[in-house]
Amino acid sequence: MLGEAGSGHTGGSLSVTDILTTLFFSELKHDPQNPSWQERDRFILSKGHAAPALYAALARTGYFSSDELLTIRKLNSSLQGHPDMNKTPGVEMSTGSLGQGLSVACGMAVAARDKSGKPGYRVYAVLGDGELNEGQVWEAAASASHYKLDNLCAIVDNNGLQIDGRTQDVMNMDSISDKWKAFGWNVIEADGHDMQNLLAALSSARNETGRPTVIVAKTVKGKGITFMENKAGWHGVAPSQEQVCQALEELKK
Ligand SMILES: Cc1ncc(C[n+]2csc(CCOP(=O)(O)OP(=O)(O)O)c2C)c(N)n1
Repeated sequence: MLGEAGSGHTGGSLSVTDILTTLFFSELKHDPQNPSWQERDRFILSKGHAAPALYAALARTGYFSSDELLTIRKLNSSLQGHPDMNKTPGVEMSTGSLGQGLSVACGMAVAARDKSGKPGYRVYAVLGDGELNEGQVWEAAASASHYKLDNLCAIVDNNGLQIDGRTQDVMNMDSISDKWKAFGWNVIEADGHDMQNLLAALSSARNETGRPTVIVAKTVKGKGITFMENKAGWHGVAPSQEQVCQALEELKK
């Protein structure tokens, strides 16, 4: 996709792919044939630059044809460089400006409650660890526990890198888990590339009552492609045609 477009965010799309695959194929209550089904679970990709991974999940689950994936970032395509809720079926919220997704997720989680206070659907939001630098994330975190949003699950794609280097060097947020705990959240640590582990974490989040859950998922930026793994330089760079061939060969193994 990005090789064809000649631009876009490769590293953070690959780190979040296993998380999105687990969500879209096994966790979310959704109907790709009816994207606006009232009772569907809501999903927000707060780290919107990882749009290619979201588009792949949406296409593979049937929201639109996989042929469209190669139109990403082209003029008039429904697949913009960052998710656009007005253009792409299955995209619940336009994102790309970091820090805002969890606030919207909180609003959706409140709206999911019927008059008895019982939630009608669940809300999931995926954030980057670099994104946690944004203050608005923590306003939303405080609000979610205040309103006891147990139908809300945040997942942090904890790949340790962001645009300019290691998250610890750019703005150290350690310990990420302790910070969420301090904000009143149920915290689960998981391996973001182990689907069984992710499924267990998501199931435990579903059973939690009275507080929201965050899954701090350890991931590798550029996962699956040897020459991209753990390299901050691959944050916002598209592979050349030669690199695409090499990457596809590696993914087949
Ligand atoms: C408000 C805002 N500031 C800056 C940016 C530019 N930006 C895009 S991605 C990124 C780094 C994000 O790091 P992280 O959340 O760790 O993403 P990942 O490593 O998972 O791709 C930045 C600073 C942005 N999109 N929005």
